[in-house]
Amino acid sequence: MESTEGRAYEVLAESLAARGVGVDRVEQRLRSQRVETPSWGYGNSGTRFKVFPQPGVPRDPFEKVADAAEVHRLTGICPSVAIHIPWDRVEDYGELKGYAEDLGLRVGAVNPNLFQEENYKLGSVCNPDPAVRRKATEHLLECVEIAREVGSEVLSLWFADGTNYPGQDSFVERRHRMQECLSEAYEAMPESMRMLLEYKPFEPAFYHTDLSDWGAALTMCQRLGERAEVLVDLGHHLQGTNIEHIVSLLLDEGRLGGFHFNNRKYADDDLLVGSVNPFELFLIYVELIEAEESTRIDYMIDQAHNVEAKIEAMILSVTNLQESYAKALLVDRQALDEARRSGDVLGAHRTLLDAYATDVRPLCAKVRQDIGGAVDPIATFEQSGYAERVAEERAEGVGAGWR
Ligand code: PSV
Ligand code: MN
Repeated sequence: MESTEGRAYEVLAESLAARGVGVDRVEQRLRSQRVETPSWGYGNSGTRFKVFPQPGVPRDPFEKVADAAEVHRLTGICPSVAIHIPWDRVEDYGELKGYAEDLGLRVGAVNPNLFQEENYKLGSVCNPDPAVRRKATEHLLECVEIAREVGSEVLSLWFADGTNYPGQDSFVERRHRMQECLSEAYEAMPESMRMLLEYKPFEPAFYHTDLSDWGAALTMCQRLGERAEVLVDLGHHLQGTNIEHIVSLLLDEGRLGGFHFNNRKYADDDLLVGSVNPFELFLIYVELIEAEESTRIDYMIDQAHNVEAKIEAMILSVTNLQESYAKALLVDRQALDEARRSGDVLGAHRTLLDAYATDVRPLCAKVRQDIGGAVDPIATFEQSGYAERVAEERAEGVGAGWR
């Protein structure tokens, strides 16, 4: 590290040691942090009003993988990329896997897309028409097979299924239809594969969604089997919902399987992680810190970049995640425990604030450097010439569309 950054790290490490923090242990946990980035985060996206295309946007899944590899090269903690089918459909998945591996990556969660075809107007796995449910199930089975071919152990499911008006369909019948389709996909998964169910309270359906909240997702997982777990997307809650509490409940039930990190101000805004409510992110990690040692949780980013530079935005989300995680690791658990037991309400709260107020940036920069990433990943990316090079090679990419 440059001497200024090196000095900042020394000062921080000393003050943490004086607070009784095991700095080595914190650094070790930070080195093993993992975050998956989504292929679709590198493509053009927008709102229903306009998609603003960016120069150099990837034209195919291979180029998305290349961009994801760049994020991993600079941060050191993003060795996998999630794919969305059919957006990332290729002729030869072995080739995609090999290409990713050559760049030091692997393919992570496989996300079936059951929301962009005419047949799905009234739903996919909950559709009243058995032929549409069959089609949806076949797509799930196809994705189990793709996951096998790319060496992924995660089938990550989100359904746009729901109704728009009271009376439109039977809640219970829809639930049973979903269970039947998902059971078939679940049975087709190899032992090593897990199924993640992502809930969302509204949009695109505006009266009810079939997996509207953590309870709906959890009970469906319980019906399916042990390898079905809940995925929490931070943008998929009604305003004011206490997400860290949901996290603790799912952990206690042993059914928290994954995250889609992003941030929002109003609805499912898909903004950069930690951009609007970094304190919430910290509190979520506070719940996760102990549990994650004994559970497998897949941490993924699910965000869209409508006006900001995509690779830089992804890097910023990753460094925000590193910093939140680092702060959560600094919580003095013993002091917290004692304050809780003795009814010291403000003492407990201030223990969290002490950790949250620590400037952990020098620590994260040091860890990134230790694992081969960059001290300042965004500056390094900007100096690398990658953006200019791909802008020239790829021109305007594929144009509008979530592909
Ligand atoms: C739905 O809003 C969602 O969060 C799901 O994870 C999708 O797969 C993803 O966005 C991409 O549209
Ligand atoms: Mn999501």
